[in-house]
Amino acid sequence: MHAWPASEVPALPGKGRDLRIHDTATGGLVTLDPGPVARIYVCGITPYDATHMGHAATYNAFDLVQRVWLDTKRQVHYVQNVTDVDDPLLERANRDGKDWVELAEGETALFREDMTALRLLPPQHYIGAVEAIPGIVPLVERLRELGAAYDLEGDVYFSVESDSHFGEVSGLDAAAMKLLSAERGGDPERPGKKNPLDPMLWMAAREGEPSWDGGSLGRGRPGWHIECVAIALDHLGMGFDVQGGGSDLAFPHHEMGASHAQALTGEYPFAKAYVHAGMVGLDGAKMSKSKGNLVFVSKLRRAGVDPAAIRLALLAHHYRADWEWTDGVLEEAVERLGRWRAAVSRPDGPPAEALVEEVREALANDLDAPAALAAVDRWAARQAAEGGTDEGAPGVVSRTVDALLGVAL
Ligand code: 5CA
Ligand code: ZN
Repeated sequence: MHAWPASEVPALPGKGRDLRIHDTATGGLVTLDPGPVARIYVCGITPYDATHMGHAATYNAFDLVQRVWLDTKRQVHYVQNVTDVDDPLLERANRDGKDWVELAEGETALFREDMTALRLLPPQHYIGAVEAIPGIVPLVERLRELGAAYDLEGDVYFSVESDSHFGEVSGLDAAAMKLLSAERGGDPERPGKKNPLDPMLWMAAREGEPSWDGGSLGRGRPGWHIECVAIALDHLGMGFDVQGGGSDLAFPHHEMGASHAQALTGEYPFAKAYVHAGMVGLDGAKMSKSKGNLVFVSKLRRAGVDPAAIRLALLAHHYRADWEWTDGVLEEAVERLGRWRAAVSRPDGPPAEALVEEVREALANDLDAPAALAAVDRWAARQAAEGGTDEGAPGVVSRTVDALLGVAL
């Protein structure tokens, strides 16, 4: 699949700091030490509805990771998937009497537009589950050969016991895992499984559902976790730097993915850090396509809201916090954008060298975007109150905000 166009990232004077970030697996901050090419996999959308603020907040967090790395003069190798065949997509297409392929293509196109408008950097490889199937089948066959997978009435399951590190990503106990598994696409109650937590790798063709040639697996379609594993291993290999997504993906998705990959390769770890963004809610509930309590990026854009203001609204919250979207959040961001634009529109201003370092330090410290915004606020307030004579300053501030926060002033 094609991704979306990249916005230019200006180079800043000097060099950024190495990123310290919260890793779900260790439960603390880790200082990442990527090579000259940092490798990141971020789970993509299941395209059955438009991009809401929760999605946008999560992708914004991983965009900041990349901007911090780029500022350390590294290259970034970024991979993202699109779950363009899965139960929720097929269910929505059925409910609305739509063709599932058209639904997925339409929503993916809208997602690209939203990402472009928000100036979120595109992945170098943007891969759909359907196009990944030829790579998924041999992995499931291999897991079977290794004894890490077994058949159940034509479906193929992964045996969680085949990975000695199973459980290390989420750190949850078996009871909590079972609850979450039932909530998040698993089938812990299905009779005949070796362990209730075992996830499906390959689902045999069902009446009225799309299916593909699975070689020795028979016709069917892939399970959810193996999709991301196949794409990540194909494009990044084992031991990549960051596996990212919202906190609802820590278990089962990232736990199972890590175990699939570790069982397949005998290597450890799948990713060096598992990074999870908080959940954005509306009216007291997690914003979710299945609940329908959504604020869409595209709807705000159509209503004439500046995408830079939407981005500032996301940045005003720490990525690990759970927070609520309200009209007030957006109003505050619109107002901040106005203040910042006025401040950089003047030919000179207070010195800005310290500001560059403050924004760098804030982001390198577990992506503390609210602290970065506060630093820019202080410069803008000084500019408004007393101005300054530093001729390069407004340009330096603009470029800093553009390069590190992705906001065009
Ligand atoms: N296709 C899978 C990942 S392989 C999937 O989870 N798709 S999704 O469309 O449901 O979610 C896409 C991303 O947005 C995931 O990282 C998910 O954790 C995140 N996300 C979903 N809802 C919210 C929310 N309310 N707040 C923050 N992030 C969210
Ligand atoms: Zn995924």
